[in-house]
Amino acid sequence: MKKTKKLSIIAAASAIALGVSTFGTAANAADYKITFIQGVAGDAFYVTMGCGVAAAAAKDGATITTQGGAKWDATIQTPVLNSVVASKPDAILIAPNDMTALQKPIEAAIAAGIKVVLVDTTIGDPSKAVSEIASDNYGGGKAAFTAIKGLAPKGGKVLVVSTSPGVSSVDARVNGFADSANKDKKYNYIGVQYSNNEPAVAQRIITAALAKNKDIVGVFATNLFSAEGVAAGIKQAGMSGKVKIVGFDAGSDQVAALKAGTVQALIAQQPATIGSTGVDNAVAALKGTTVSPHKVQTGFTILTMKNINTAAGVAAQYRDKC
Ligand code: T6T
Repeated sequence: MKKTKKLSIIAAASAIALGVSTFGTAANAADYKITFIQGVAGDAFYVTMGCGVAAAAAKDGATITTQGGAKWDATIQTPVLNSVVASKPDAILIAPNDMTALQKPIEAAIAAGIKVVLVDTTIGDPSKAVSEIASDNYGGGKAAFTAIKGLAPKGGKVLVVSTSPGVSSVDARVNGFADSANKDKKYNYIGVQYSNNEPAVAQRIITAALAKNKDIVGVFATNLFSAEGVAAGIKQAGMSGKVKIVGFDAGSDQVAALKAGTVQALIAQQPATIGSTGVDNAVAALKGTTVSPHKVQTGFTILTMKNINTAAGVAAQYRDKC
């Protein structure tokens, strides 16, 4: 499967709904075929991760094909993975949509001789994968509670809006937040509700929650789409700035909400680093190296109005294209 050929960087097609795009390299003699399976298409987090993937591929000597389902849904991602396995790439980078449902399909890919690197999310037993690269999601959830404490120091009711249970990244964020909130007697953690990664559902959740609990002081939205919907709901309720919002991720919509004063803090991950490390580790494994450490944790930047326009603040924001 390893071939020697020269390719310049090309984008053959955009990675929308099950779409495919290809990046290549002229820099390196080896040309490994790697497929990057996003958690979902059209998410600036994975677009930014793809920028890191493309940069590392150019350096390491790999051609990248990108795939992503139209929705965050294991029943959509599984057939995408199966068809990628049938195309026999040398390696796959994948953000599994569910810790349990993707276990066997990923094991089947590994059994077929494909090196698998888990990026962003993971599975119940990741031991056969080359490596796992993700943010410190539990720590990020704790940091979100610390941010809410700073914004609403008198305490009160706090709520979490997440995507779906069974997703390693957001589950860890919920747990980090809940563990911190439950230890602090000034705050009443009223639980987590799930938006299925749909901003419209997140908006309905926050609207109903505010109708029931007029005294909510803070909301932690665990990802880009939850934060988008929560911000829209709080704005519509005329509660911007009164109910504090801390969101994970830093897509353009979220940054706009921060600048408008609807959202008070964003926890920006380092998706490009996750992607570039993923390719580096895949290529190392293809060259016969045992990747160590198996688990790589990347950091984050907390964005507020204080740093959003600084060089570091701008660099931490996600991209809509590379
Ligand atoms: O927050 C990221 C990612 O880390 C998570 O696993 C799913 O949602 C995002 O892609 C943002 O939409």
